[in-house]
Amino acid sequence: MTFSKHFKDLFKDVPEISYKGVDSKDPLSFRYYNPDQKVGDKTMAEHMRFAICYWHTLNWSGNDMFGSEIFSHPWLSNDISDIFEKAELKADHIFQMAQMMKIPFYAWHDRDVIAEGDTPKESVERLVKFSDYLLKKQEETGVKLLWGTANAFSNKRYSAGAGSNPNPEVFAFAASQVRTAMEVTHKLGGDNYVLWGGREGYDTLLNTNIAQEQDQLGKFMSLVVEHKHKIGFKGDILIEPKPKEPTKHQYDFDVATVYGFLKKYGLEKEIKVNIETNHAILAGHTMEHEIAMADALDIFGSIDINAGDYLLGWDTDQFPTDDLDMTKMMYYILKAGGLKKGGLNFDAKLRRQSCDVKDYLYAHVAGMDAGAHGLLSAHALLKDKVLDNFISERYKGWQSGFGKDILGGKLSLADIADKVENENINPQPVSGRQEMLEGMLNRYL
Ligand code: XUL
Ligand code: CO
Repeated sequence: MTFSKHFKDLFKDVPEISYKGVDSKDPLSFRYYNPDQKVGDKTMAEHMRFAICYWHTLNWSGNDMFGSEIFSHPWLSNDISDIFEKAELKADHIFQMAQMMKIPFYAWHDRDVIAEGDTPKESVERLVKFSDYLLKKQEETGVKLLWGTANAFSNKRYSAGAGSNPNPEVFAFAASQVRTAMEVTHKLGGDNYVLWGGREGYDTLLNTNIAQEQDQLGKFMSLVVEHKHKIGFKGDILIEPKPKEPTKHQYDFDVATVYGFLKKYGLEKEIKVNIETNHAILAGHTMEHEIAMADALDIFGSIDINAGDYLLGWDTDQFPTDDLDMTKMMYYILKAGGLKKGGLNFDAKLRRQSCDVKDYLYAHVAGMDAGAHGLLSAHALLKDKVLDNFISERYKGWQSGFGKDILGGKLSLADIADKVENENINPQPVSGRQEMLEGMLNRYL
């Protein structure tokens, strides 16, 4: 399959993608996503803040470990030699797709937007110059930047990491990329700046000094935060946890690990997390666990929305189309107070056999609709306080009397023990009613 034609030609027969209601059988229509519909005090568009990403959508050629490219996008071919012409073509397509699917945000890595130059200076100049074109497209279409990031993992210089590299020159090279990517994000009015530790981790301890690498990463993040304040960027800085792949042990394993790291380097008030579904699964967690944990630790920022395969141990980055999973995700997002500067970024790629350009539309529409269905179900569940009431009842012993005194620090370990022994306290198990609650959740789908 070749996409050598522009999407605007390939999509010319696609009618407007719009909300058609729950009975619609048209896969290019929304059954639930109705951007202006109010859900509680916000519209659906305000709740969801969907974003389309450059990398999986336009940069990936469809290759995998065993197979070559499938998607022959014109900007991936050598037929166009002018770097800026390629970059413009790519930008035109991402904005076109965002508009067609009513996706209000987009996201990029520096190298997705425009190819790296021959020198660090040339790379910086290219991105800075091209950002004027992105700004023009943003103004023309109204599509906004959810976040920018730097790709500090693909080039071979980063094979032993970026900030955690044994060579300070690699750390410095990454600093050059991050400075520019963050400044361009700021110029484009981006709401967040993301750092995914692409190769910040290790494969064998035989050649690795963990303490040294952690200190380097702590320094890197502190410098990023300092620069953010220096340039007056008001967006959030987000770290994206992932437990493994490409390295065997990624340092940003999961939300709790990232929090420990932030705490150690005094950054817990400065940096939040961008949580990705497939990364949560690889860490042995559910997505809702990661969101609830980030909320509990007060570092919830944004979401990379996708789905993993529970039978495979790698990052499949599938489109999220499971309504129950989306309901659970949206429930904990609502519990965390909703997405503020964050959004739902489709960090998702087509399956290799979905090789028709229209599959991009089917995939995003299915994902957005599952998300919107999840929002409606989660909102109703929250409004009826089904889980909240059960949970408050379950923990009510801590709100008064003995429980309150323990938490309030009024009693020593010996005081507590004495009370148990003197008053013959002998607690009996109380049902956690898991199956009943699972059944209740299903009633809200
Ligand atoms: C990799 C991943 C990245 C980040 C941005 O697994 O999720 O695409 O989201 O670097
Ligand atoms: Co991601």
